[in-house]
Amino acid sequence: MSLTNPAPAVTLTIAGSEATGGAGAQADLRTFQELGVYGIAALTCIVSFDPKDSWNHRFVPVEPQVIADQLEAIQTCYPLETVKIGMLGTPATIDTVATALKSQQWRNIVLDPVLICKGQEPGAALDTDQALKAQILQLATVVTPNHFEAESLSGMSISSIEDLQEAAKRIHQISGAIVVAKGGIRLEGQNAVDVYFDGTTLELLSAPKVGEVAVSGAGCTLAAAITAELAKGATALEAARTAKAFVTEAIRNRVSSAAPFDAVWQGGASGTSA
Ligand code: PXL
Repeated sequence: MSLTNPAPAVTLTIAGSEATGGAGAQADLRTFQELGVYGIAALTCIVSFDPKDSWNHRFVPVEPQVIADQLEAIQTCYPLETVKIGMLGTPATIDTVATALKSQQWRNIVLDPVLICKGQEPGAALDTDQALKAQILQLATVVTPNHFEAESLSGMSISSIEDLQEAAKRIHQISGAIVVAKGGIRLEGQNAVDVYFDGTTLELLSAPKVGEVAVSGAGCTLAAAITAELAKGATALEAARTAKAFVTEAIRNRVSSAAPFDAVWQGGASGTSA
């Protein structure tokens, strides 16, 4: 067989399944495919919305041994350089993932610090947040908190773009990671503004808001797009700019859902109709 194209960059997501496919591993894999990297996934949990109970999240963690098995298979098959981390969900999962991350060198570890999921018991969620901050945050090379997560990680409240910039600086200081802090639709104004900060360069990533209602999968897709671009060799700033444009098109071309949130469509940027 003759090879006609260069081999794609193998890119891993360690994430949960969200059964309707709007968020989580499914959104990550669609993003990877659109951006031309070879996507693989290790599943950490299965989330199924409950239409009979206000669409609350039913959350089932994957056994730690099964997560370890997936990562063993993946890490043995491929020389990986780039990984995205999405929802982990329990302290035991965080232990397992931290061990696998530390077992090799990485060029890029992109952390989407998914802190809480509706349907989880609040006490458990607090433990999970603490474990994520203690065991995963310091391994990340890029971290992509949303408004709520940025408040939690920085310890400050965020109600303006100036606040978001300050929070991004604080999160960089505690993590050493490049920060893409997402204001999205949460801050007032006509534009959805996110802040990129790498310790030196601070840039606002801005695009006109597409409505005022959140769309499922936007955060996963932004972080996955950053991950894919880094895997292909882009700088972090280029990756963040490309990802912002990609997710904006994915939001514009959303797929309508009976759940409270529509879902982003990653084919939006390439003009593939939904
Ligand atoms: O959007 C955060 C998120 C990430 N991963 C999974 C989810 C969700 C939100 O529903 O279910 C698996």
